[in-house]
Amino acid sequence: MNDTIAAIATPFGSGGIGVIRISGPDAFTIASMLFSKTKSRFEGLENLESHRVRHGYLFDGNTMDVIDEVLLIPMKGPSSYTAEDVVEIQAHSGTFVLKAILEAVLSLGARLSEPGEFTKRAFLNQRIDLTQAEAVADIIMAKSANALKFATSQVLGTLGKKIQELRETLIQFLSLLEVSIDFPDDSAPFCPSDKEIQEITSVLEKCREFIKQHNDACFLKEGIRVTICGAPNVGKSSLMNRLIEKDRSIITAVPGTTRDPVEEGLNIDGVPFVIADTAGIHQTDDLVEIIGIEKAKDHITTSDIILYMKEPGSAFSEREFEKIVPQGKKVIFVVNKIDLGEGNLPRLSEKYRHIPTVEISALLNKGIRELKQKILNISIADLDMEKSPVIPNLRHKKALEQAAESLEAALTGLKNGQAEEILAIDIKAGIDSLGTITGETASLDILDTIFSNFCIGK
Ligand SMILES: Nc1nc2c(ncn2[C@@H]2O[C@H](COP(=O)(O)OP(=O)(O)O)[C@@H](O)[C@H]2O)c(=O)[nH]1
Ligand SMILES: [Mg+2]
Repeated sequence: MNDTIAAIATPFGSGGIGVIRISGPDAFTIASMLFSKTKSRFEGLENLESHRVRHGYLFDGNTMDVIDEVLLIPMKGPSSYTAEDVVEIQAHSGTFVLKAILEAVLSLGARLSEPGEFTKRAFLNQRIDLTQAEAVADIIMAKSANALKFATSQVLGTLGKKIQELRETLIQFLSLLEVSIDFPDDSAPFCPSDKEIQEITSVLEKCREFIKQHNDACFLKEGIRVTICGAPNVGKSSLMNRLIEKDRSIITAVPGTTRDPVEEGLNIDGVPFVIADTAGIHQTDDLVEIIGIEKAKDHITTSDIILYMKEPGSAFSEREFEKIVPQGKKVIFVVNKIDLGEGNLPRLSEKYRHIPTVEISALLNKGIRELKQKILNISIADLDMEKSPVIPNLRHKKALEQAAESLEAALTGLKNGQAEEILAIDIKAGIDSLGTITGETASLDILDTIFSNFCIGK
């Protein structure tokens, strides 16, 4: 961390502005050796005032030719992204010009940064915790408005702060335990008060709550799963292609065309979905179809929403419906091929009248927008965005599960009068698991995995 790193921080290719970022002890010196207010000849700067944008020209240090007209933004540490001295050079964005500037910077002793190294430095300099660093990657990767909202909230450190509070509680408890272990003669036998036990219990409950929040909301990142199912030839593949607006599934008049489930991403008003088209479910002897039908059933079980499809002329049967759609699943009844005439349309039975119904013609692209709106409505109906602003990611969830396991063991131990040394081990394990979330106790492997997923320049 004693060296100075540099990278192109904006995407590769032509654009309005491209940014070169330099961070480290020599950032200011390097910048002042290349930047001049005048373009006719190089005129070094005495000092670079921090947090003040300067207009000027970037010179090639060898030839002393102007490379580009630029804006220079010097930021003295610790008031910078990495908490080190940082200089950002805004130039025109072109592969060649940015590379030329980067090379000029590197030739003065800076090193090309590794992926995520700027953010890693911000973490190692304790400007942000690990959850905030990860959220930076989430912001860059966000594929929907809601995913972005959660990532932004996490960058502000909300999750990290809450985890840190839980950790503090455990650390206090551990220190009481350790006093009692270290000075067995001086103190009475360790006997936690009800209040202390209550505190550990509430840390455990909080961990469980976070795990639940992850489970409830992870589909916002990964996509809400929607499966189209129904008898062969009702138009499942035709609907799939209409929903994703692409010819993805093969459509034929031959029943049993779709065998392997076909999956595609779809974004409805900023909410990501993964739509699956499956093999038509019916009795068959065809081995490939049978496997396809099994896969369709798997998809239905793991799906968040089912589009149960029927066509005119085939009546709704409770028995068939119950065989295909698991109880309690969110489901939309889709009646296709309404272009064939209004008569003979299947209707839901009294028992299932509450299920939302949409009539469409996949062939004529009718009713598709209404169906999308219904899918959106039932998927976010019981999700309270305002109530859960922090969503742990999968890595956090695993750490929370480990912490919860240790705390359960500790609480059982407390009830059964377990030896203090063993209790201390469980509590310590809980503290360490929580610490991997914020980065306090994260191993180098974890750090490397997280930061290597970043792009260079971030
Ligand atoms: N008239 C009419 N035919 C349709 C409609 N949707 C699909 N089809 C036809 O029904 C047949 C089966 O369609 P397909 O999408 O392959 O059904 P799948 O077996 O359920 O996937 C094809 O010949 C489609 O052209 C529709 O809305 N109206
Ligand atoms: Mg099909």
